[in-house]
Amino acid sequence: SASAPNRSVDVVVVGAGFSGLYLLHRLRELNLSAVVFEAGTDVGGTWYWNRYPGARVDVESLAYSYSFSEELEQEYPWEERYPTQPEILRYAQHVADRFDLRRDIVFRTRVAAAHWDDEAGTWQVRTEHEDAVTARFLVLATGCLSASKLPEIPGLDTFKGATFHTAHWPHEGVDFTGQRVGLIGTGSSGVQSIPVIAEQAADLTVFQRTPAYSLPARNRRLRPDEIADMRAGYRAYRKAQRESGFGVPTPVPTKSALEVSDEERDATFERAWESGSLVNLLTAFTDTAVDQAANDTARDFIHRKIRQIVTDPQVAGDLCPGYPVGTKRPCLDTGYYETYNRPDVHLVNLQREPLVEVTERGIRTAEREYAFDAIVYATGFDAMTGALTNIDIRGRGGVSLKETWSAGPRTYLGLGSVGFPNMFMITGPGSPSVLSNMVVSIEQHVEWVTGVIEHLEKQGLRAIEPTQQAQDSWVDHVNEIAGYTLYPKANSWYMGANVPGKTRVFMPYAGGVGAYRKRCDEVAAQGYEGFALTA
Ligand code: NA7
Repeated sequence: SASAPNRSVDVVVVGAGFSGLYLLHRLRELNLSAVVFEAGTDVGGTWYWNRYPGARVDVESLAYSYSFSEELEQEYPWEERYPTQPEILRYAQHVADRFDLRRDIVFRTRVAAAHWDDEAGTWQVRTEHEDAVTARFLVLATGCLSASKLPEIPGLDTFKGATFHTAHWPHEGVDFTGQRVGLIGTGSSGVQSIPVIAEQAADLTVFQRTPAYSLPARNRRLRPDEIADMRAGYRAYRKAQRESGFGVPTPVPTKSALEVSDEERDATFERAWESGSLVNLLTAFTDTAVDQAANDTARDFIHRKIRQIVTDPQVAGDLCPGYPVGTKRPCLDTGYYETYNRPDVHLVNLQREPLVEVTERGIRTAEREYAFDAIVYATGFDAMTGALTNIDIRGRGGVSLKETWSAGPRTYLGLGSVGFPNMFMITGPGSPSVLSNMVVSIEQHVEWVTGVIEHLEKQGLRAIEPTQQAQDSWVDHVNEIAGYTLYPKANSWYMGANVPGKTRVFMPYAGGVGAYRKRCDEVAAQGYEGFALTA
């Protein structure tokens, strides 16, 4: 990989995940020079870090893939419907090699600071190794779920056994054979890893603060005929993805959950449950996302499923979430609820029995101490903003991004922010990002951002930045759309509610990727309406 001399490039990209890889490829097509800084030792981003047992994507591989290269699309040999982390990482590595991307990526290097120099019209970027690079443009491809978090309880350092965070899993894997394992967190990472760890460990205790809604993934190997069908129809499929709500085409629902008979409603939910697809559940009816009574019918359906699967009624009750379905990210699992029928798996409901501290021997709740050989933290991320505000980003007049966003992130289209010229975010707060098939959103952002850079270059323009008015009305619009939905009713990471002290504001744009893309395209077509361009 490249070294990082003190030098000047057109664009600094932060992160070599799916966003950074495609950015680099596009920038090269525009004959722009770029350097990508990546904290990991390899490409892949999310799929580089999250190596916990059972890690899989919850969007189907044939849809969760780049569309920019037809050859890649036609040739890439996806194996599973919902690929495992190693399969997705291999894909990212394949893309890096295929497009010869590694030579402009500096690995093992975190960006520490990026300061805008108003006079020079450039970004001064400094890495943790004190390397400095000057660039006209800064693109933050840092990912929405990359700043991991630990539980906010005392004693984390006192535990004498081994500890792991799902987002920093050892590359060589972990052998829990014969061990007593404690695991905190029941989001997607917990839900996916719990059944696998339970198979191996002597005994597993799960500490749950909030239960997840989870659907069986019904993962399987892809059949040659479905791969061939997808490849034959890819262009139409990609178009449908881009115009859809979640970046996954589904039939548009026509009926309210409240207007159909109980039998029809159950049959519809049953089909979604059998399909192993989250969007099928979330788009089964017109009003699940916006009407509490409609949502209650989905909640009741899943509660019944949980009670059918889990034999101990108290455990089943503890696993049944109370918040509206879909207002926290639902999970896809393989044998999750069934795992609680094992005699060697125990569920601790932290609502009844709060966490107190980690001790030398294990974990103490308000009730008792539990002794473990290993503790797994599946406690998630400072989502959407953490990876951005962890960098000392300073815009015009030395203003800090972190301080500017202390009352919640403010962006125009999730792409730029007032006071930070020539800085772009890929899947930033205020864009559909985490409410979508990320690869679809990533491609759209990368194409839009490289389009604007190309425009500035061609027009000989120096800087671009959102106007205050455009940003304010976009933030209002994002909030207004969120207000139509049930999303604000849950203490989710969409709301920043999982991080103590973080301002509660619904961060992603809930209007759907199709509507969002249309808006971004209009903005570009109108000479970047809502942005101030300076010569
Ligand atoms: P998530 O979804 O944020 O899940 C983290 C889990 O850890 C969740 O159950 C949290 O409970 C729990 N947690 C976090 N902090 C604590 C403390 N202090 N005490 C107890 N429990 C805690 O992260 P994941 O890694 O599972 O998944 C992230 C996304 O990746 C997922 O949504 C998919 O899109 C893929 P809480 O719900 O906050 O009460």
